[in-house]
Amino acid sequence: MLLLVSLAALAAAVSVRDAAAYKPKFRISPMDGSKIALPTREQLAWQDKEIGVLIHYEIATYLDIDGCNNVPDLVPAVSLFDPTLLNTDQWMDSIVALGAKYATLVAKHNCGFATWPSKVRFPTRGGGGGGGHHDRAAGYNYTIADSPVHGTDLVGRFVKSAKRYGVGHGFYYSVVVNNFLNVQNSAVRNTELAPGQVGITNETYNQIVFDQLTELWTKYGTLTEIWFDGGYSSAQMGKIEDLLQKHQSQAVIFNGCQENGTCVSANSVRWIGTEMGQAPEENWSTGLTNDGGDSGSPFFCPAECDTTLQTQDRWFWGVNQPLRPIKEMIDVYHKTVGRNCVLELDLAPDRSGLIPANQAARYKQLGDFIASCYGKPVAAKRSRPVDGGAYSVEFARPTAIDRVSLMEDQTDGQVIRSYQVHARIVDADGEGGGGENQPWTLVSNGTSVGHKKIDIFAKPVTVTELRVSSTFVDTPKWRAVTAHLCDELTAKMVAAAE
Ligand SMILES: *[C@@H]1O[C@H](CO)[C@@H](O)[C@H](O)[C@H]1NC(C)=O
Ligand SMILES: *[C@@H]1O[C@H](CO)[C@@H](O)[C@H](O)[C@H]1NC(C)=O
Ligand SMILES: *[C@@H]1O[C@H](CO)[C@@H](O)[C@H](O)[C@H]1NC(C)=O
Ligand SMILES: *[C@@H]1O[C@H](CO)[C@@H](O)[C@H](O)[C@H]1NC(C)=O
Ligand SMILES: CC(=O)N[C@H]1CO[C@H](CO)[C@@H](O)[C@@H]1O
Repeated sequence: MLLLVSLAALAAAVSVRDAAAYKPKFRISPMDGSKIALPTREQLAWQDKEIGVLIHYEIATYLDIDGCNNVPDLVPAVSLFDPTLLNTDQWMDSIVALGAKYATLVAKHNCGFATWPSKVRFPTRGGGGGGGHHDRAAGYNYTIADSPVHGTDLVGRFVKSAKRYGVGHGFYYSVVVNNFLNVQNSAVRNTELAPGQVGITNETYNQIVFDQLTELWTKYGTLTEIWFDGGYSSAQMGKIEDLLQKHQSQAVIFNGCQENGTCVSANSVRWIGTEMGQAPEENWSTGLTNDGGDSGSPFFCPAECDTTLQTQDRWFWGVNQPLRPIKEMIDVYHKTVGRNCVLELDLAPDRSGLIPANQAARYKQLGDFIASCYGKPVAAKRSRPVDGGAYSVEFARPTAIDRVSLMEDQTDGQVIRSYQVHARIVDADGEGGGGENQPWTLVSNGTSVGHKKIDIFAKPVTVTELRVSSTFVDTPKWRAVTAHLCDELTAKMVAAAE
């Protein structure tokens, strides 16, 4: 799926217009004078969603390879796209069962096939070898309207289903690669045209991109997320920024910033730097690099962790491609959502146009685990912030727990720099008092909290009270500190799956 191309590598020498009037918003710490990056409402709302899906379904679903990446001459025959059971409501059943709150659909991947009936027209020219340079007007004739299921607008159907199910929707449209138009790295290659390719100029290519983005951004409602796989060239950046501000300024933009601080939107989010579904243990909501970020950065730009349900980093549905076991997917949840990273899980409808039963079952299993383990915390007698940025959870009686979930209110920025969770531990019978004289034991600690941090203990402990202390650059506002006990649930689910 992803083009593991660094944004800097795409930067062409010329810039059509100076992009990025955008300046980061921050305030100054009253405690140490450091910069505290401020989020937008949209970024916080997006982090609250915690889980989304990235849907890979288009002509590449009908190939044996995982998309047209790195095969620049391949333009799969449009007749391949022939789903017989296409049902986007059925996709939503899995999305809802997983607990995902938004879905980003690949509207055009690297083959160039558009899953909506694009009406964009453009001048063509004979390719490298022959045909001369006579420009002719042509339609973008590599879309669903040219396929056996012409008359269907897949993008439109998806949007309708998402609305019906109360799921946010967005689009992935690669501006960097388009085999149909002989484009790699945002530039038209100077090569002989391969079968199925159409010859155009670089200027025409960028115009097609802007016209197709305009179609997607004006005809399908308000978008939750827009995905730029591999970013965009500096020649495309300024116009993309303008179009976004004009049509979809509220959308969260994946790869919206470059490392040097040039951003196409204030609502940018960053890539975590791996497709394994794993954020670093320490992962800040701030920073522009494709990793755990930087607590001192003036840019609030939280991370997204995209990963697959199929093994081997397979994004499009693969024949007999095994799925990752539930044990591994539970681990993915903890290493993404539990590390302040929004989890975006791949959804790969098969060649009939449906989510296969084994995948649907796995999404539901994972969703059931999350709801059972984290839906309702272990009951506490009293749970409240206390002086000095600390937080206290008291239990009515000795209570077994095996993990804590911490959430910071980031409205005025992410301010906690480290935390320690101490517990008054008693043995399982409640011996050892648990009263005022019971000593405190460190049960977990870390650095970044952000939207959410989940710490799982090596084994359950029986406690009467928890106390979370922290270091910070301004007095923290805790959103929640909850305790959970899920060791048996986890063991049961893993055993049932074996
Ligand atoms: C950042 O990089 C982009 C290209 O990658 C360039 O267009 C822009 O001018 C750079 N901005 C700064 C502030 O250096
Ligand atoms: C698509 O349009 C191009 C340019 O007009 C043309 O050469 C090509 O034959 C068309 N393809 C199909 C499948 O009709
Ligand atoms: C498009 O631009 C690139 C450089 O950015 C150049 O190498 C290529 O030859 C151009 N393509 C055409 C068809 O002119
Ligand atoms: C957590 O506590 C251990 C033991 O005191 C300490 O070695 C470690 O540095 C702490 N880690 C963090 C991130 O504070
Ligand atoms: C503990 C940990 O994984 N820390 C990482 C957080 O992210 C920064 C930036 O990538 C890394 O330098 C740290 O190693």
